Amino acid sequence: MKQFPKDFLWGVATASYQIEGAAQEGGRSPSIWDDFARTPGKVFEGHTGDVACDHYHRYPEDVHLMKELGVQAYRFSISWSRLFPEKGVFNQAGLEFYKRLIRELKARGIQPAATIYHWDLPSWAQAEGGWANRDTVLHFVDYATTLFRELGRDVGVWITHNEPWCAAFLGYGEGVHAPGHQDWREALISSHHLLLSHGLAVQAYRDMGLTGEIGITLNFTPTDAASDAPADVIAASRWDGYANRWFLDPLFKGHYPVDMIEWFGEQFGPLACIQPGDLETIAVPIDFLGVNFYSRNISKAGADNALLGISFDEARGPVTDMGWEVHPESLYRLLKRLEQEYTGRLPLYITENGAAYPDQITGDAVHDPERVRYLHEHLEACQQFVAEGGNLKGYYVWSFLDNFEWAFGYSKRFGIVYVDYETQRRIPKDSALWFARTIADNGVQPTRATSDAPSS
Ligand code: PNW
Repeated sequence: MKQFPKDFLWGVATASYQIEGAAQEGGRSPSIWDDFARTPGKVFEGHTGDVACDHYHRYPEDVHLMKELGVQAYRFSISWSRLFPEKGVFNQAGLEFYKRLIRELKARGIQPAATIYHWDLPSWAQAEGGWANRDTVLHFVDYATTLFRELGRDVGVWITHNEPWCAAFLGYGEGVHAPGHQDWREALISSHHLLLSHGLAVQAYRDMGLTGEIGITLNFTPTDAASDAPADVIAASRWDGYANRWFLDPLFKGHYPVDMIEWFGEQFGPLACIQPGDLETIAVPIDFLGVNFYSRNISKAGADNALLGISFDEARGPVTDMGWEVHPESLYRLLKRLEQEYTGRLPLYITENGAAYPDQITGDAVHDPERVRYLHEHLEACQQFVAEGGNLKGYYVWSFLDNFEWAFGYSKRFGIVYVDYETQRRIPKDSALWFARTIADNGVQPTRATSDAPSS
């Protein structure tokens, strides 16, 4: 058994648009994901989050199930348009849902960790340009300040943003996420505004004298060069600059990476959105870094990716249902690199890690041996990092429930709990039972132990 420290925190994660449903209840107004999902051709088979896992109504049952699994912390996100359905208009009913959820969690001894923004920008804010408009930064800070004031005594862990890389580059550049724009200039401006809003929200939190922890969650896609050839190594460095350093450097070093400023500058001109003082704000000290890790990629010379002027190689090992290579060693190396180059002794949390696989249902059981194996191998990577003195304080599985997987709709299942979308029945998969054992043991179980796991 590979043990974790006594105070290691075991959690599960979700996000509002992916699980809540009740899209038109409690005074909620549309977000960019409602609009995007309704745009033909954007989401698999026209799926929407209208009902999703109906968590808005079933949260007591869901929290109960977390408790049964022994989960110690729950990372969820808050729907901005539930709280502010119109610009400047606060909706008490929206807040009440999160108060009920938090009360339920606390009653069962589960620690809430709230993400303020997990991509569901209110449509009213997008109508004014969304993250490409600097005004959105101020709206976000108002929204965050309201949350701190109303929930700050009950929620001890705050995550300003989930994966600003996805929000900016997939949403405004590639256009595969809401709002579906394909304008790289806009995407770069959005990335800056997302970071700026993070810094201002952290400052607002400090100014209020609250004593919880506040940080940000980034997604990391480490890359390896396809070969030692200099052109492949350069390609890998450019990917790294785009996917990882573009966010890490301003947060921890107070400046954007010089190579990327040059690269983007040649294509789009200087980034006039960066105003004096912005970078100091972005680099304001935080209490932890949230790390989302799924996979690596392999970069090589080429031009398949026009923005970066690079190409990618095929995976060199098994892939998940997303086509993402299973490569736990990259997680270990990522944690080491973060510690050495950016975070030092700052606490790290894995705020997402997990895998999509098509599940095998037999009667009342859902067997997902590949997911068990994936989680097992990644937890071993975490354990190795911790055993060598790394300051990793906890791990949240993505995801608690099968849910709306963005552009893939309900066709990809990431949950450790199966959701039957016809009946809304929840069935813990083998991976959930395995995770419960892991929490109870506070250590990694060998994969083969799943067969002796308790049967629900
Ligand atoms: C994350 N990529 O999204 C999100 O935080 C979750 O909401 C999501 O369900 C989960 O990972 C699984 O996809 C990502 O293209 C989406 O590299 C795309 C990428 C990374 C993360």
